[in-house]
Amino acid sequence: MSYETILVEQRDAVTLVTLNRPQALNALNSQVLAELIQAFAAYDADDSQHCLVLTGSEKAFAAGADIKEMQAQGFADMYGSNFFAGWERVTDTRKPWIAAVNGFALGGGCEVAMMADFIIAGDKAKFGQPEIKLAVTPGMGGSQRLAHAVGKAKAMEMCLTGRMMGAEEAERAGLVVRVVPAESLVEEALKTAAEIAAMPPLAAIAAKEMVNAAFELPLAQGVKFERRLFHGLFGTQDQKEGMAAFVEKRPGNWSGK
Ligand code: CO8
Repeated sequence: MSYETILVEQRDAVTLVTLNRPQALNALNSQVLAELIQAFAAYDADDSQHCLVLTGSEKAFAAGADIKEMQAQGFADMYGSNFFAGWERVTDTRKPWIAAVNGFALGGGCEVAMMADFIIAGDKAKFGQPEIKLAVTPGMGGSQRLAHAVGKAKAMEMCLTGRMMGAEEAERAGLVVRVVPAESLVEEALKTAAEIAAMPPLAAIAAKEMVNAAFELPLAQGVKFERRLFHGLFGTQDQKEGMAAFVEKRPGNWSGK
């Protein structure tokens, strides 16, 4: 498959997707979205791939939705075309994926990073929802996911002032899982992705589904959902293999069945 705005490569069982519009600081336009939808769907469908890393450049993960593409649009255009609703197809990805963020992750860029299962940040990363300065607001889930990640106070301040949050603060606030030197970000993210890719694949999908359920369901229902998935994994060959491998003191050999 050929792409113009992203680069896609496979490193063993890990897919690396790099946003590649350097002239626009990786601003997310409709073409980027269409290509990401394809790349994520191909990843989800490829039995040889078990984790994905999405990254940008050292200067910018993505500096937002493409302002030049949105500038002339009216309400009827946006509402009629359900502009950018396609991002839901990226968040529907069943297998795990990580955002590796260097530089600016602003507006839609911050929102896409927050769609990932978790974020690893380079030490110069800057997160922000500056849409208010353009007389709009987050529109791809930013107000909701930021509030879940960092709490109301910081989310509200960031959405109302457009202030950027640096990597260290983002780690303290729970927005990112860890901060690494900018120059080793992609390698570090690929290492973590390789660790995830080496896990039994069905258990990885189940773990992702149940953690995500914590953001959708009341506690008692979430615990029930978890238990059903846990019970279900006892129907897999990999559960037999995993427990036998433990008892026989050897590594597990996963079939994904
Ligand atoms: N869209 C389009 N082009 C962009 C964007 C963007 N978001 N960001 C940067 N660019 C372009 C610039 O226009 C410039 O292009 P040119 O050379 O042709 O003038 C090039 O990238 C380089 O940018 P700068 O010269 O501005 O670089 P600086 O290093 O001086 O500044 C900044 C970097 C601070 C990141 C600055 O570029 C900036 O403030 N960018 C905009 C950030 C922003 O406001 N992002 C939010 C956008 S709105 C949004 O994301 C809404 C999401 C919800 C949509 C939901 C729809 C349903």
